[in-house]
Amino acid sequence: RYFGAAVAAGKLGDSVYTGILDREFNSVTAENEMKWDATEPQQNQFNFTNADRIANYAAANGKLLRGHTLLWHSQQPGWAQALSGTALRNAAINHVTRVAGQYRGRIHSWDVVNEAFADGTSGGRRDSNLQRTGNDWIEAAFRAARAADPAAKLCYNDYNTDGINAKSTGIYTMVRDFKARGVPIDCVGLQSHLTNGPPGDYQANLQRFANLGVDVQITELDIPQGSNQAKAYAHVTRACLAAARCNGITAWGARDSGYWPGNGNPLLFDRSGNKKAA
Ligand code: 9MR
Repeated sequence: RYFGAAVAAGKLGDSVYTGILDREFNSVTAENEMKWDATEPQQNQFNFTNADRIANYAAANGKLLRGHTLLWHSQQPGWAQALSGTALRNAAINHVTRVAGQYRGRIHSWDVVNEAFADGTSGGRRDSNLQRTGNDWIEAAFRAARAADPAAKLCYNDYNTDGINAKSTGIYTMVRDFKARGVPIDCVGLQSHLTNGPPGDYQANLQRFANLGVDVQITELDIPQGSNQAKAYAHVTRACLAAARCNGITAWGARDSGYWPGNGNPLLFDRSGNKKAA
C-alpha cells in the first residue's frame, strides 16, 4: 500500500513542505497540474512544464505518481468548453491519448474520469458537455487510456461516494457492467472529503467495490479539524487496511497552510509543518 499527498508544483521549492513529503509520504499527486486546462491550454498544444515538475520530483525522490485527472467537467480549457458533439468527443479522446501517452510507464494509477455522477438520489450521470457526447464517453476514455499506458491502473474517481448511497451505487453498477463487458477499469477512487467524518458503512462500501474485482483507493482524504479529527483519520486508515484491495490513501495536501479552499485545517500536518494528533 502507498500513502500519498496531493502536491502543488509551486510549493516544491519550500523545504519545510518537501521535508514533510520526503519523510512521510511515498506517493504524490498533482493537485492541479495534470488537469485538462493545465496540460492542453490550446487545442493540440500541450504544456507539461508544471506537470513535469511534479513527475520529476516524484522520480528523483522515489515516490509513486498518481495521475489526476484526464477527463472532468470542471477545469476544462475554454476551447473545450466551447465544443460539443463529435468534435468534443474526439478532442477528449485525443487528450486522454496524448496525456496518458506522455507519462506512459510513470503513473501507478490514473483518475481517467473524475466526478461524472450526479449528487442526490438519482444514481445517474451528471449532466455535462462530456456526458452530452453520449453515455459511452466514460468507456471510450478508459479504452483510450489503456491503449496509451497499458501499465497504469485506470480508476474512476468521485466524491460523496464514501458510504453506500445512490451515487456510489450508480458507480458500483457502472463498474460491474464494465467488468462484465471487458471495459478496462482497475480501480475506484473514493475522494473522501469527509466533512462529517467517515460514515458507518465506510469499510463495507470499500469492500463491495473490491468484491467486483477492482482496487479501491482513497484519493483526496481530508477531515476538518475538530475534536474527532484524529479518530476519524484512524477510522479511515483502519478501514483501508482491513478491506481487501484498498491499496492506497492520498491526503489532499501535506499541511494545513495553503489548503484549498483555505480553511478547516483538515490535513495531517499543521501550518508550521508539525505532526497533528491525526
Ligand atoms: O485542490 C484543487 C484546487 O486547488 C482547485 O482550485 C479546485 C478547482 O476545482 O480543485 C481542487 O481539487 C479538486 C479535485 O481536483 C477533484 N475533487 C475535488 C477537489 C477539491 O476539493
